[in-house]
Amino acid sequence: MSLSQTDPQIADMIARETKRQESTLEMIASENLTSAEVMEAQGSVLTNKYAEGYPGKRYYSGCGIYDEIEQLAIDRAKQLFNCEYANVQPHSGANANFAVQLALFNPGDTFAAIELSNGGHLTHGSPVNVSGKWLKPVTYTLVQDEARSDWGYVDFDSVEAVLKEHRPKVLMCGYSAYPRTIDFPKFRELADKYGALLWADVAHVAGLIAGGAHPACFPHCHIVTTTTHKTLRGPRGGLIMTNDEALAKKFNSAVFPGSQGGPLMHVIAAKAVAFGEDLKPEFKTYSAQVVKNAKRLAKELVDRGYKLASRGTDNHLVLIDLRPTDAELSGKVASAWLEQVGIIANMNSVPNETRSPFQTSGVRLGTPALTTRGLKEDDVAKVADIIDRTFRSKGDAGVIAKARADVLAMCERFPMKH
Ligand code: DSN
Repeated sequence: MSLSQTDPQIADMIARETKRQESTLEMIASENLTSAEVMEAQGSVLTNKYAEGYPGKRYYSGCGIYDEIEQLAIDRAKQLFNCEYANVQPHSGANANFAVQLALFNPGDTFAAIELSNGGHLTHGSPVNVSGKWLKPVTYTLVQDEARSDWGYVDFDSVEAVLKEHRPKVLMCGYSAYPRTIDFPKFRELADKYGALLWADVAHVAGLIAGGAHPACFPHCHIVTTTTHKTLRGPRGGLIMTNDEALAKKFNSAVFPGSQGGPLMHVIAAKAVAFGEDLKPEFKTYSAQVVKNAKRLAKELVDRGYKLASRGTDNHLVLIDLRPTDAELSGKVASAWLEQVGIIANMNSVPNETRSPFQTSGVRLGTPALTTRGLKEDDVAKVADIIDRTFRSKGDAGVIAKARADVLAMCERFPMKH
């Protein structure tokens, strides 16, 4: 029996969502389109089993094949990032980060990170997250002075100042809305100078690192966390890595039994499949194309008068500050217009934000999923033109309808493979 016979309601929702994905251009910088093989592993009988523990040390019988699967996922992750230890069990990036915090900190301990409004993440010390409720985040900033050529880049003077003043246990780098290369060696130099461990949450750029389109995080970082579903193009999940045996042991205990129960072995198998794909030469080509596409997107938008955070990009994303081109247009309205034309993006706070997080003055755009569909620079230039027309439309139905038709034509030219 198929799902459409046993549960037509859910089958219909899946069919409609499939159609939605096929007929829209996915430009949320943290999303991607995973392969049929990853989904095959994730949709397998591997979901049936409890496997608490780690390979060779399980609390349940019948885990022999699960040991092989998890070990292969670990080995591939280590090869991909060139590190010694990997924990592939975190259910998500937030779970990975929580486990690292559980392993490293006592309540009230201090760590340095960037604020959410400057491109950080909820799990990096936001007051609404456990990392901000139980720990004491101290924050560094981006370069604020627009007269400087490095406006919008990480301000290493502020990193040093915060390390010097607070002597935190840990210095965090890695961001959710930062369009520039992360200078891991520079962060490490400062971490060493002030006796902090360096922790990079590379969730956004992990695939670029794995594919050689962003400088490597190892050997510079003591700790690296990531999701597996963004630029890595795997199933939704998290990953923790280190070169330090003592830290690796602490992280294993913090994941299980510290904060999670049974691992999602079907997801771990899908992670192994994705890491296998990421180790292939084609993935290097893909990662390089993601960056080329983002750079072209940035150029086309700048040529049309848009202000971008840090004036451009080195990675997979651009962050538009809409205020100079249209003071009335919020990120919320702009992303709603984009959704009407079939371009899926998210509203995002920008540096020196003047609106609430529920309105924002920015829109974040990314190229990972477009690149998976096969778009190249000239195609992305056409997408930039559609975005521009949409933002200037003032919501005009005729302009939106024409842009929608152009997006549909592009979706037909670049079908999703699934
Ligand atoms: N929600 C992700 C993003 O969009 O960047 C981060 O976890």
